[in-house]
Amino acid sequence: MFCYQCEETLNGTGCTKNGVCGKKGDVADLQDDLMYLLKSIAFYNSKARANGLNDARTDKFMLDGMFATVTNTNFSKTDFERLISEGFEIKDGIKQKLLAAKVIDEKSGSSFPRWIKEKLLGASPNAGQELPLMAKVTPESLANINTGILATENEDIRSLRELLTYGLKGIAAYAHHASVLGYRDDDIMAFMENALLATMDDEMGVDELVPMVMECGSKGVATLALLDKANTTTYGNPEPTAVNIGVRENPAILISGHDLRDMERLLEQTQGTGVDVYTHGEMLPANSYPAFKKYDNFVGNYGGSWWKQKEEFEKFNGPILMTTNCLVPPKESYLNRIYTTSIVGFDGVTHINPDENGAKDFSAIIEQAKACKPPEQLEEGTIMGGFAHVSALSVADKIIEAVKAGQIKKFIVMAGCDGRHKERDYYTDFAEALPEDTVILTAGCAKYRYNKLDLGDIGGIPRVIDAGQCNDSYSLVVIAQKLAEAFGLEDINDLPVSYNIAWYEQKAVLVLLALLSLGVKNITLGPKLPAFVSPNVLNVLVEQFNIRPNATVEEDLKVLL
Ligand code: SF4
Ligand code: SF3
Repeated sequence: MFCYQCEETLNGTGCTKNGVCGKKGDVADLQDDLMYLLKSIAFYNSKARANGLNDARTDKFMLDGMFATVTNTNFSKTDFERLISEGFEIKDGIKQKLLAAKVIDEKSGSSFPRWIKEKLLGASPNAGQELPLMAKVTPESLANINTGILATENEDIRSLRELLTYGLKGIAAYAHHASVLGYRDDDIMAFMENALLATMDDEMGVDELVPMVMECGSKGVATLALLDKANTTTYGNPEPTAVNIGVRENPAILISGHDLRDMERLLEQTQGTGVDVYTHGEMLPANSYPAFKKYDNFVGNYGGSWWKQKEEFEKFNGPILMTTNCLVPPKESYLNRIYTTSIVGFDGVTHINPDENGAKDFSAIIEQAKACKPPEQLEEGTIMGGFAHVSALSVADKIIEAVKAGQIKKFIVMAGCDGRHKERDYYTDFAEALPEDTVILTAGCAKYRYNKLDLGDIGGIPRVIDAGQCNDSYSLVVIAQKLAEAFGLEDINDLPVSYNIAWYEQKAVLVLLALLSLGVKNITLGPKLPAFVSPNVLNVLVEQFNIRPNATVEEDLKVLL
C-alpha cells in the first residue's frame, strides 16, 4: 500500500504498511483498485452522459465509491470487494448501452475519437488513438495493473493528480449528502468524470492540470451551495442555539458523521420509545436545525471530535450510529454497540441498509439502547452553535457596526478538521491568545479545539461564530461575500478577515480549493502541509495564493493580525 491522502500520514510522507488511521494494507490496495475502476466507469459514462444514455444508478455508484475511500469512512475489505464487483457490472452495462446505440464500436478502440482531449482542452479529436488502458480493465487485468499512487513517476504530475483526486473525493462526499436529500446536479457529475479522466491522461502536464485543480475548487463551491440548499430547504435554516453538553438519566443512542437524513430517521423512530438521542463529533450542528429541535428526546451533544471516540464511546454506554466519516476502528469493548450505515463500513460491525424504498429500520439499535445504562456524564453546560449564513447575517448590522466602531478588528476563519495529534493544541493556544477584539469564524470539527473555551462575546456577538459542519463551509463564503458587499469592497482579500485553516482529510482539501477558486489569498494552513504537495506545486500555490504553513502561535498572531 501507499497512501498519503490525509494530514496524519506516517512521518509526513506516506503510510506504507498499515494506515495511521487504522486502514489495513489490503483495504488500501482495494481502494486504489476501486478508484481505477471508477475512472474507467467515468470514461464510458461521460460518453453516455453526452448522448443522454446515463442513469441515476451510475451517478450514485460514483459518489458512493469515491466517498467510501475518504479517510476514516470505510475500513471493510468485504465492502470494497463488493463495490469493485458491482463496479464491473455497472461499467459493462454502460458499455453495452453505448455499443447498442452505436456510440462506440467494439472492434476498433483505435477509431475512438480522442474526446478526452477535445472535451478538456478544446483540441481537435485525434483519430487513431487507442482506448485508454483503464477503459479496458477487466476483473482479471485489474490484478496485474499497478493502480497505486506511485504508478505516476513524475513527482509534480503525481502531486497535481492526487490534489485533483482528493478535491474530487470532497466533491463526491458533499454531492452524496445533497443527493440523499434529492438534490443533484448533472454539471457536477460531468465535471467529476472529466477530472477523473484528466488524472489518467499522460498528455496533461502541469499547465493543464493546474487549471483543472482550480476548476475543481469552483465546482466545489457549486457543490457546497447545492448542499446548503438541500439542507436548509429540507430542515430549515439553523438558528443560534445553546447546545446542552450534559446528560439525562435515560438510555440513549449516539449519532455521528454528517448525514442529516439519517439524523431525521433516528429522531422519528426513537419518538416515544424512552430512548434519548445525542450527537457526537460533526453531528453537533444538527442541534441547531428547527426540524430537529422539535423532538423532545433530542438531548444535545456528547463529547468532542472524532478522534476521542475510543474513550467517549466507551463511556456513552449505549449504541452508536455512524452515518459517515470519521470512524475510528472500534475497540473490542464497544464493538457490539457500533452500527454503520450508508458508505461507512467496518468488518464485524452491524450495517444498516435501506430497504427497496430507501427506508432504514433502526429498531435493532433502539432495542439495544433500551437494555443499556444511560450515558456517563462527561461535562455539563452548553456550547453555542447555529450561525450558518442566514442567522449570522441576521446580525450583520450589529457586526458591521462593531467593525466600524473598532470593537471588532479582525475575523479569523479557523475552519476545517480536528485531528488526534498533540500538535493540534496549537489551535487551542491560538484561539486563547487572540486579542479580545477578534472573532473566530468556524465550521467543521476543527472547532472542538476551542468551542468550549470561555471566549466571551463582543456586544452580544459571540467570539466563536460556528457555521456548522464542514458541509456548511459555504456559509463562511456567503458571510465573507456579504460583508465585502456591506463594506463596498470589490476584493474579498480587503476584508478584515484572515485564514488559519486546519485540515485533515479530503473534504478539507476541497474546501481549501474552493477558497482558492474564489480568489482568497494569504491562507495559513496546518498543522502540517499535505505530503502530496510537491515542492514545485507548493511554489505555484505560494506564488499565486501566498499560502503559508502555520508556525508558532506568536509568529502566526503577528502575521494574521
Ligand atoms: Fe495513512 Fe491517512 Fe491514508 Fe490512513 S488515510 S492510510 S492515515 S495517509
Ligand atoms: Fe471532521 Fe472527520 Fe474533517 Fe467534517 S469529522 S471535518 S475530520
